[in-house]
Amino acid sequence: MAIIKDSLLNNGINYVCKYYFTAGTIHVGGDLNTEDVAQYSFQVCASDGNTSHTVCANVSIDVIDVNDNKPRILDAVNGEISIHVYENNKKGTSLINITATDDDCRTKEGCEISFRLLTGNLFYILYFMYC
Ligand SMILES: [Ca+2]
Ligand SMILES: [Ca+2]
Repeated sequence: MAIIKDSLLNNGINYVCKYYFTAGTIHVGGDLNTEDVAQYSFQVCASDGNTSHTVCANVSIDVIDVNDNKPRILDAVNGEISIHVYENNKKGTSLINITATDDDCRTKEGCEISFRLLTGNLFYILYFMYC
C-alpha cells in the first residue's frame, strides 16, 4: 500500500488528502499452455503494514483451451503410411483404419478430427473419428 498526500484548496480552506491504493492487478508472467497446465492456484494477501493485519484469498485461474495444435496421425512414420493389399480386393474393402489425435482434445468433449484424401479418386474415406 502506498499513501500519497496532496493539498487541495477548497473555499480558502487547505485540505490534506490521503489517497490509498487499494487495488493490485494480477498479470501473466510467463507462457500459458493449457496442454501443460490447465489451472493455477495461489494465494494473494493484503496487509496494512501491521504483520497481524494480513488477509489472504485463494485465487484459482483456469486456462481456457484454444485450438493451437495440429492433429497428429498416429499410424504415420516420418509422415508416411505404407500398406500392401492384394489386387483382387473388391470395391468397398476396408484397407486400414487411420488414427489421429490432437493435443487440444485432452480436456474437451466432442473434439473431432476429420479426414479427407487430397489426391486420387480410386480410394475414399467413409467417416471421421472423434478423439
Ligand atoms: Ca487442434
Ligand atoms: Ca490448445
